[in-house]
Amino acid sequence: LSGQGLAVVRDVLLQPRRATPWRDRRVRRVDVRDAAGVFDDGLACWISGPATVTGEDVLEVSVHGNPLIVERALAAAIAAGARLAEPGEFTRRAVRHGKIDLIQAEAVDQVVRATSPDGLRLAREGANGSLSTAFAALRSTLLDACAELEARLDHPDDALADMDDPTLIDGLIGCAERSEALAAGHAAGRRLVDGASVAIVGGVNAGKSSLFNALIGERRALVHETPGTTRDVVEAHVRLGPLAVTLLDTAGERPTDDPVEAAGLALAAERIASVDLVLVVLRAGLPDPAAQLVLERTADRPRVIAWNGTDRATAGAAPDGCLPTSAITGQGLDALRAALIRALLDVPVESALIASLRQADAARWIASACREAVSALPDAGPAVASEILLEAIGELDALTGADTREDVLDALFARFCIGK
Ligand SMILES: Nc1nc2c(ncn2[C@@H]2O[C@H](COP(=O)(O)OP(=O)(O)OP(=O)(O)O)[C@@H](O)[C@H]2O)c(=O)[nH]1
Ligand SMILES: [Mg+2]
Repeated sequence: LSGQGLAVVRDVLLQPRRATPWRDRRVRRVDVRDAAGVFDDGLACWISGPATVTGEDVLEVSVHGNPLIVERALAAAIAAGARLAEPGEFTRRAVRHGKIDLIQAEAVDQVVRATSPDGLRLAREGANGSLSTAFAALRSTLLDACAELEARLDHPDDALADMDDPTLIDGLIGCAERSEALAAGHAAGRRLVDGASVAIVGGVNAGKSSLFNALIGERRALVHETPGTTRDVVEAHVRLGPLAVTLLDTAGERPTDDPVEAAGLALAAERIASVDLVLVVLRAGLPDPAAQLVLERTADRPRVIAWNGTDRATAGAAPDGCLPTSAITGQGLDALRAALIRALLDVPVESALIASLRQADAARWIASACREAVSALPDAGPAVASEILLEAIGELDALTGADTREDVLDALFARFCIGK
């Protein structure tokens, strides 16, 4: 529990076992009670604000884990004057009281969600403030450049300038490059935190379900020589290198009059549209009439192409850009896994520092503002360049929460779970 008036709630809800006053940051035995009397015993710790996670008085109570007890404890706390927290409200209060900035708050949510050890590392670093420090360094470069430009405007004939043009421009280009590097790691960062999705597509009988089973190491999807075996989208979770991946097996492509098969293909198309990566399976050594259509349809998507069935005598060499595989013998599967990982992680995991689209957008924005200011400088002059940089600083302040609109905060914290 956190907030003003918490001591009143505490004294209604809890009866300490020993009749001594509450001491700050000390765990003590308590009975937990409501109007009907004591219903549990537990441990409680009182932490006086403002040196707390929310910046307010905080009370932590541990009761026994039976959901009936937990529900009754919540009801008792509410009856004593508390209310349920909104999603992310503890973190939001921490932001409001200046305990953490908005970048760290987003990282708290990522710590809860992270699906991989590297995603967790990235999130923890963000929560500890390393990303905030990186953005603060960008802000200070922009501010210095702005100050220099303003000085030139105020004293155009003065030789007092702190920075010459090359120094100013180098600073801004460096700022642009650092922002671009941050933004470039976003897709990888998001996938490390949230996981990635890969859909297996191709003509009927290409061996999609066989490859699906081989990749997850389990016979989950039905495999049969009858074309059109898979109808529904079959989903499984698999770890590929540092990534937690959701793998989707889909219905094979072919012209069909069967309404159920058509519905399966429509469902597949819908799911394929939103995955991070497409694994196209071509049928090696046997006719594959849908291959051309599937290749054309996925031409503008990030994709890996498998030439599956290399164990067949008729298979021949894999066409350029295709990975030879056999779902039956396992040939090429390690190379296929490696290719999927490479396609999903376009930067080394260590350079993925950002998992939030909001942060990536801001970094891109700052980079283009820096470059715009540099090119504005010779012709449009310091006034225009300074204006551009001031806007970028505003963008950074919205990013850290120093100057963020309430509706942006609402949207951001709505995603959090309750209790965070
Ligand atoms: N020789 C050989 N046969 C394979 C290979 N992969 C799959 N097959 C066979 O090809 C047939 C079709 O395999 P599936 O995995 O069901 O193919 P699919 O692409 O899922 O087919 P649909 O679900 O009908 O679209 C089965 O008889 C498999 O045993 C392979 O690498 N080598
Ligand atoms: Mg299948």
